[in-house]
Amino acid sequence: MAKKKNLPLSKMPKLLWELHNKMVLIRRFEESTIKSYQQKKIGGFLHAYIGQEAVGVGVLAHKKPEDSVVTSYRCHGLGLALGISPEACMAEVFGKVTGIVRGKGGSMHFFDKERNLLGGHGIVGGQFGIGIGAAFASNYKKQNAVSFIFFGEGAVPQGTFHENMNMASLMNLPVVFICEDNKYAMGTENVRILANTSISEAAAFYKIKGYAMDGMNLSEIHDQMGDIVEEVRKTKRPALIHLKTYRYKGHSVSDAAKYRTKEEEEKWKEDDPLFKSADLLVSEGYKTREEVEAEDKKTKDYIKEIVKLAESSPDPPLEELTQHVYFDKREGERWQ
Ligand SMILES: Cc1ncc(C[n+]2csc(CCOP(=O)(O)OP(=O)(O)O)c2C)c(N)n1
Ligand SMILES: [Mg+2]
Repeated sequence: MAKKKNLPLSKMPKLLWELHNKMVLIRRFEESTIKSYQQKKIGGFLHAYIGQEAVGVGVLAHKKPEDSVVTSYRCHGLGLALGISPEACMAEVFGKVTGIVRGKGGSMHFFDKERNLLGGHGIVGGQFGIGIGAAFASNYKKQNAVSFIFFGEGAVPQGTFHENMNMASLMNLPVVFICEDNKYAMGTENVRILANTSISEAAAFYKIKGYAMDGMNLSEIHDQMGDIVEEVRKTKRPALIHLKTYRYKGHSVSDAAKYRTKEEEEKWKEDDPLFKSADLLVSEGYKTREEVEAEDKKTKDYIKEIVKLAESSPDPPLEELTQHVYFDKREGERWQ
């Protein structure tokens, strides 16, 4: 029997609207966290996902509840794309007890057991072993789950990337390696750290499939990833995806991004994934420009509300400082 072809996103108005608005939610959430950080209401580091929204939203549209996700410190966007409560995400960034990990993770360490978000990780490349471990567990328990590992191009020259690709191939682990190549690793451009910037070519050596994609186009990512994720799930063969994207802001809030030109930033902004999906909604006749803008305004107002909520939420109590650091049998039921 011939395989049923998956519908393109441009022909699914409801889903296109939902995914577009998820990208808008991430954009407005991030803009507001930057503002609160500059007002010194947020401590620690803060790395915004602005510019990369299409990657997280387009890829994770194919995540099933049993699948797992792991990423770097640039993790707010993926948390929101997964549908974690924005209130709890904002509270976490503010370090409040109402946050997704009771204010102990902060901006860099989102984690959510319910959706199998296995962390934002501060160590570059720290997520690979955890991600392939989740895929191994799925095979072992016959769960048919896929493990999504998101990482920046700055992790590609590291040994751990190659070791884990090798192991995933050797052991037939259902892993989707998603390289979010935003052109820079802190202040260093990709051409200065990679002998080969065609990152998907690394797949061939490990005898897996490699794909290169435009990371600024939601519908393209959605449509191509649908078939890839299905194949990984079915064959248990890993795949490597290279998505070219751009972070519109500095590496973290404290980076003024002096190492690149304004012209380059403007060029990438013309390619804004949010404009593209808004245009698609309008050109297909699914929404009017006014409806798109009204929804955006609603999101901005909502974000203002959740910032207020986060600000007025309590800090974690002092007695929790040493709790939940290691697994605690007495707390087992709650934290397992
Ligand atoms: C093992 C390790 N080395 C160095 C650092 C310092 N560091 C933090 S972020 C970063 C750049 C990573 O860039 P990339 O992987 O492209 O991710 P992006 O920030 O662009 O999302 C570096 C070198 C670190 N956190 N961990
Ligand atoms: Mg990068």
